[in-house]
Formats: sequence, C-alpha cells, structure tokens
Amino acid sequence: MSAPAVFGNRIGGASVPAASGASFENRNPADARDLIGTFADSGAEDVLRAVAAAKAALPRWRALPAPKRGEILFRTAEILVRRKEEFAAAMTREMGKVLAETRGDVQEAIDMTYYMAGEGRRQFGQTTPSELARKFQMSVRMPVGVAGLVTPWNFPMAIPSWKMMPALILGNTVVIKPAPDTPLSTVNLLLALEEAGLPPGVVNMVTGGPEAGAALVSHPDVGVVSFTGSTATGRKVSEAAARLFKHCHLEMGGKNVVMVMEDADLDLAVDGAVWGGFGTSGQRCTAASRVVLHEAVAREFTERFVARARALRVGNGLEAGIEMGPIINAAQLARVESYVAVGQAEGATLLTGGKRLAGGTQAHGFFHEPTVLGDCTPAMRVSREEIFGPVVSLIRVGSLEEAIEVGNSVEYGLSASIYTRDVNKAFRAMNEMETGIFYVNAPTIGAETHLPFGGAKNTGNGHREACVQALDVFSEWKSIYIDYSGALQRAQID
Ligand code: UN1
Repeated sequence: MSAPAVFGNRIGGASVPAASGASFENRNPADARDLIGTFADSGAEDVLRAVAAAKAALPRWRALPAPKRGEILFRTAEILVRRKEEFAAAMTREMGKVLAETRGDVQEAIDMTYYMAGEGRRQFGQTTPSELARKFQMSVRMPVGVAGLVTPWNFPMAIPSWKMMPALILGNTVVIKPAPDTPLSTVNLLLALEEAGLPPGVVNMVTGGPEAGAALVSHPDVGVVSFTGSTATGRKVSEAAARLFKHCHLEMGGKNVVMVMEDADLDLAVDGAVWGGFGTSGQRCTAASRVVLHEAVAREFTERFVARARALRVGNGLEAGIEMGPIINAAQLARVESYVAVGQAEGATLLTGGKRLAGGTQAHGFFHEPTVLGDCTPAMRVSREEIFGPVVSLIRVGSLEEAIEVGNSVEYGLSASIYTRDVNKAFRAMNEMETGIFYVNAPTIGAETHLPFGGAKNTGNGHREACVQALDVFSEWKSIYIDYSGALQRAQID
C-alpha cells in the first residue's frame, strides 16, 4: 500500500485546495484501512473558480483547429495505453472491481479518446442545394461553451472520457466533478491529458459531494450539463438545467433483462447471466439484474446458474483468481442487503447468497455474496427497482410474448438480451424491446464506444453518449447561407 496523498482541485492547470480548506478521504472498498488519499471537499466557491477558468480558456481552445485538438486527444490515448496497467491498478484500489475489469475501463477510455481524436478531422455537417440561384449553404457544428460533467463511480475513467472527449474535440472547455468514491481515476485521466499538451484551464476538476455538483449544474456560465447517476439525482439535474435552458444529457437507472428461451444454448446463457449479473459486482447501469426464463428450461438453468454464482471467488480485486470485488461503500452494501430482505418479504426464494461477507481478508471491506432470488414475479420491487449490486432476480414465463412483456414492464429502458437459436424470436425481441441497447446471445453488458450508448424511458432524456451521437450533446448546429448573386434574393418569395 503506497502512502496516502493529498489531492487538490485542478483549476486553470494548478492544484488548489478547497476554498473552505475541507477535504474528504478516499478509501479502498476492499480494505477500508487503506487510505488512498484526501481530496478537496468543494463547495460553490470552488465551482465558481473552476467555471471561471474554463470560461477563460474557451476562446483559445475553440480557436485551435479541430484536427489540432484531435492530435492532443490522440497523444492522450497513447499515454493511456502506456500507463494502462498503472491506472487500472489505481482504479481497482479505489473502486474495487477486479483488475481485468479496470483494465477494460481504461481500455474503454482509450477507445473513446482515439475515436474522438478522429472526429477532429470529421465533425461532418451538410452541404445542400439552395432553392435560389448563386446561393450556397451548409451546416457546421459549434461548441456550446463550458461543459459541466458529473460522473459516477462505477466506470471511473471510461465515463469521464465518454463525456470529456466529445466535449473537447468540439472546442468546449470542461469542469468535471467525479464521484467522491473514485476521484483518483479522473486525476489520472487529467494527468494523461496534461502530459499530452492540453492547455491549462481547458479541463478543470472539482472534487466533492452534492453541494459541488448542484453548484456546477446550475451555474449560468455552464452551457451543457452531462450527468450519469441515479434517476432521483438526474431529475434534480434536469430541473436545474431547464431553468437556464442548458443542454442537458442524462444517463440514469436500468433494470436490464436477459431472456432465456426454450431453445437457448444453456451453457452460453448461464455464462452470459453470470457475467452480466455479477460482473462489476452488479454495479453497472447495464447489469443483468433480471433473468426471464422460459419454463421449459427454468429448472435446469436455475440449477446451473445458482451453482456458478455460489462458486464465484469474491475478494480483493487486485488478487489473482478473484472474480468479483467488493461493493463500493457501506451505504451501498446496506442497500443491497435491504433489497435481499425486501425480496424475501415479497415472497422471493433466496437460492444462494444473501449475506455480507466479513470473515478473514474480507473483514475490512464491503463484500456481499453473489445472490440469486428465485420465484420472483414482475410486480416485486426486486424485479422493478435498480439494486446496483450482485443480486439477480429470476422470473418464469411461458412464451416469448410473455418474456417481452415482462422485459418491458419496468420504468427503465437501457439494455436487454435474448438467448435463442431461433432467428425469428431474436428479431421479434430485437424489434419489440423498448431499450436503447439490445443483444442476441450475449449478456446485457459490453457496449462498445462506436455505437450510441443510452436508454429509453426513464433511463435517459433522449440523448446518447459515445459514437457520433455524443457530438450532438456538446454542440450547436449553425446553418450558413452564402449568397453570391450580388442581388437581394428572397427565400420563399422569389
Ligand atoms: C455503465 O454501467 O454505466 O456496456 C456503463 C457496458 C460498459 C459500460 C457500462 N461498456 O456494460
């Protein structure tokens, strides 16, 4: 364990303590004795300074040609590649998920950074004929201004990159407030950007809790807000942004479903449900927290799935052989436990798991057993509400139609998947599921950076991250008409 460090906010290229002098601790969720560092506990005053720095950096950054901005992003990606192992280990220490997954998280940031570096030479608009002679017209993107980013702890480098890289390539400047559980990975992302030559003030970071977040999303000089987190907080962000007509992108809850049909390859479906349900300890927006089973395969699937869940090795994600890490913090662990109790009180059967793990090396961390709840009905809270932990609810159905109906019966619409060998069933489900992401013969997790990411219904507010769609969040369109006739030409009149 390396010595704890002291981290300030990053404002105008300098490390600055909180105006109040306050700080908070970042501890390892696998072993809370391990203090990673202290971080500035920011308030409204710190946000004012950070937004002022971002605003001051804006004219020069947006004047830099986009391909040049792209070169900085490209170099950033190269640095992330070089430091991947170091940043992944730091991330496991602060977030808990196993090394293979934190490597994946850094890789997702690398992918997004390369992708958006390429957008430095694209950002395509339209050219189109005019209805008038000797008149030329085209559309171009322009930056919104200062982007305020509020990011979660479950993908501590990937999600900041999803928001930051499109914002930057378009010429916006940034203030980011990472989740207080995982600020170090944002610090590391900023290190890479700065080493790559990002000018001071273009990306600023304030660390802290809800006070800093609220100040950021309601600041009048922040033109675009992008938030990933809970639906309850998302609603507040949306309301604050709406008052000032800001662009607002929200990515919120999920209650994703794996549907296992009677003709499924059960080995594949069990593998997928284990990875989708217990990967990242179930702490993904895309986690497979419901498995809908056709009654013809329900018994066999359940037996195999429960055996696999029971056999998962839970522990410190830095140790070899560990398959599932801790829960992020004590509050989240208590929430997971309470849902297990709620499920049983509602009539679900606890098939395995259900308890926190506190023996041996797990004594100082926030560990919970992989948990499977059987005999769930669609109406139960454990079948409808996002738990964000290693708890999977099993629901039996009699047909594809019923699977789709149950799958769609929740308020969220992020990700869904079907296991079947029947192309007709696969296409019907693909067409009818009300989700932004859909998989065939794969679990609900594993989105790549070059397709749009986001959800329907109460998961989102109509926007998408990643791919070119992310550019829409962080830009305004400008339509340009150039009349070279030398005469007044009147559209719709002449
Ligand atoms: C999230 O859970 O918030 O598709 C993001 C996936 C990952 C991203 C998850 N690529 O599961």
